[in-house]
Amino acid sequence: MARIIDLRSDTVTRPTDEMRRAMAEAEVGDDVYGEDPTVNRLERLAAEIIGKEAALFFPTGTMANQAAVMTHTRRGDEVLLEAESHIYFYEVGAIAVLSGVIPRLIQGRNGIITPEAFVSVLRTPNIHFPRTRLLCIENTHNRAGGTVMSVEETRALACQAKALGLSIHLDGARIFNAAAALSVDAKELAAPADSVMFCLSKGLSAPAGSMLAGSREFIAEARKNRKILGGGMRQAGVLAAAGIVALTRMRDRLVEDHQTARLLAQKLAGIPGIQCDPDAVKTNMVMADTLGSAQELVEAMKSVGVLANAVGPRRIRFVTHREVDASDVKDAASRIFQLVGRTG
Ligand code: TLP
Repeated sequence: MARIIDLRSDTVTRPTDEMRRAMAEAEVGDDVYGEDPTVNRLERLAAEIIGKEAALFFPTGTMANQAAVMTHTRRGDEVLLEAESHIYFYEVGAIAVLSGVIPRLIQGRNGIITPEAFVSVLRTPNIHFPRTRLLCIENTHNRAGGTVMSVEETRALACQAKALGLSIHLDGARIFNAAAALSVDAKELAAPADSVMFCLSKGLSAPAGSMLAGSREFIAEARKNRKILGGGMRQAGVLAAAGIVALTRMRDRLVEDHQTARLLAQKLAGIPGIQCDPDAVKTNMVMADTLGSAQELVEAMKSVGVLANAVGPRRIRFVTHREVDASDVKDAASRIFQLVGRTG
């Protein structure tokens, strides 16, 4: 069979040769004692790049998001989230299981909570209500199709939330994609938030790892919570070494993934029975709507070596990354074109 073109996620990217070398040579120690020099170096670097006082290395973005929620809240608190946010939609209900908080959903526009929508969920003091404590935002927004929240939009929403005494957590799994798309420093997008999570293991291609950043005090508390969650790793420097390469060498190339995504969208738009708007592509994700079952088309695509995920009954998500280039996405689209032609 022809080469498999894997567009399921940027998480499928494998470490680069430079990462593998750095991993093999990493100086390590026991990180639970704070003695892994490579983890310490990664944490300092991550804090500096994202513009926060401190940062903490986690095995996954999910654990880092959960530790953030746990650190910001206490049991019974209410957390405001965009209705399709990853923390709500894709983290197995963990905020309820682990932090005992109650989610309140706000319908966003392209994943972005507007000032009007935010105002519509506000509560007046009342004995019956939970304490609203935290607002979670997501940039880029996964289920909205890699959409981007601008610095101004982030500031405006954060300002509203701050006025009510809420903390703000930014799920910035792909914050460097957002920064690249907007041509801004990621620090500016992170500044309005009290805490920010970002992943090393997505477009940046590290094999594993995510960072949580915030004030020194917040990160000290999050370190305790990471231990509660079983995330205290030992010689984690072997992973952190790849993370350092990810942060120093891989951010600049993310724009290439955005170009490839747009090209893919243009090609998909020309396929009968598929609806896809190239102008909606802001970063490395492409959402395509199908006339029939998305899952069935995904299964059929697999048979011609094109992998993608159905993310709704009639919606397929394609994600571009370092291991697919322009010719791969053209090839993927033409295989889908032939497939659709055959199956009618
Ligand atoms: N997202 C994955 C799946 O979980 C859906 C993907 O393939 O896109 N926040 C956001 C916005 C994410 O997209 C993800 C991963 C995470 C958090 C969680 O990161 P990990 O997978 O490291 O736990």
